[in-house]
Amino acid sequence: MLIRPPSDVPSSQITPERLYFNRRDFVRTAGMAAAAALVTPAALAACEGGAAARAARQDGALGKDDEPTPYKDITTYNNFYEFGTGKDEPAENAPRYLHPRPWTVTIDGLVGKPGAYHFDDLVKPFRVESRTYRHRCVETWSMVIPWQGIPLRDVLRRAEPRPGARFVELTTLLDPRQMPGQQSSVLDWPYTEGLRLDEAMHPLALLATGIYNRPLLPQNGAPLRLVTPWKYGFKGIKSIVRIRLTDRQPATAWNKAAPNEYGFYANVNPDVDHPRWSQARERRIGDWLRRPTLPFNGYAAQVASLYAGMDLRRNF
Ligand SMILES: Nc1nc2c(c(=O)[nH]1)N[C@H]1C(S)=C(S)[C@@H](COP(=O)(O)O)O[C@H]1N2
Ligand SMILES: [Mo]
Repeated sequence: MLIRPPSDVPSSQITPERLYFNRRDFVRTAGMAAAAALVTPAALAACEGGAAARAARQDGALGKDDEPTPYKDITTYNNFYEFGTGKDEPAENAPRYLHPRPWTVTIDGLVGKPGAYHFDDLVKPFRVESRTYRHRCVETWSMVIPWQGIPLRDVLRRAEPRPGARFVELTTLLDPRQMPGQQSSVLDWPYTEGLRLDEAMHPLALLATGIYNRPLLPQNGAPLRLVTPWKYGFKGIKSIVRIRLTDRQPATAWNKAAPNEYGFYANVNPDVDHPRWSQARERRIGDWLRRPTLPFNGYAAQVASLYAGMDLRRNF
């Protein structure tokens, strides 16, 4: 079994999922999950969003009013240009076209143990963790998402980074039949992202495999996507097929598309406006009022030291 409820969350703390799902969603997702044989009935019946959010609040990672965003919103309001540029298009198209099984992830570059893994074999050796993170997107909307996944650093360590490795490049599937948006040149396909190796090794960085204890839906980046909660959503590269360690800063899809708007770091800086909009405030999905954007999306205590001494206005 791949996706399981975290063993450290007592069942007494598990929030009933009827708070979050309507029947049609449930039937559709349950059918998918059963077909993939990934989730037990117990996992489906349980949603630890509330418990994970409470734990995250105790860590100081989330605030009092950071309530988990309903599953429906997380899975119907998306950015995934491989399936169209509209926010509703990924939910419409990705389930129709993308086949997240079988799926192969290649780990190569400056590593002692390169390899190509079936998704299930890649994930199997690691404990699937549940973490609730504030999820930000470049257009300055945000959500609070109970993710499940494996720490990126565990995967990288197993591949044994070589001394010269300084960056990690991640690549999305390139297949215009499964990703019809790739038939247009709105971005330079395949979509790529990059992190400095120390960012990638930060314990907050997660390779996500699930949301609300269900396998990731195609529109959210099935079967495997990155979550770096202190950065803009666009660092959250979806449907990853390759993880490559390099000695040079890799190109990123958004930096190539609009270098003056999107730098390599993509750290949220409320004091520096995006050329086309202010980043000082953000709208939580479901809220009417905007709220102030927090430096490093609220994770400054954990990550600011990664950028000590850097000019964050130049390195945006
Ligand atoms: N492959 C790929 N990954 C992607 C994108 C994309 O277009 N293609 N969009 C990014 C952007 S801009 C955002 S805001 C997040 C959105 O993630 P979500 O739809 O799960 O909220 O995915 C990111 N990852
Ligand atoms: Mo975004």
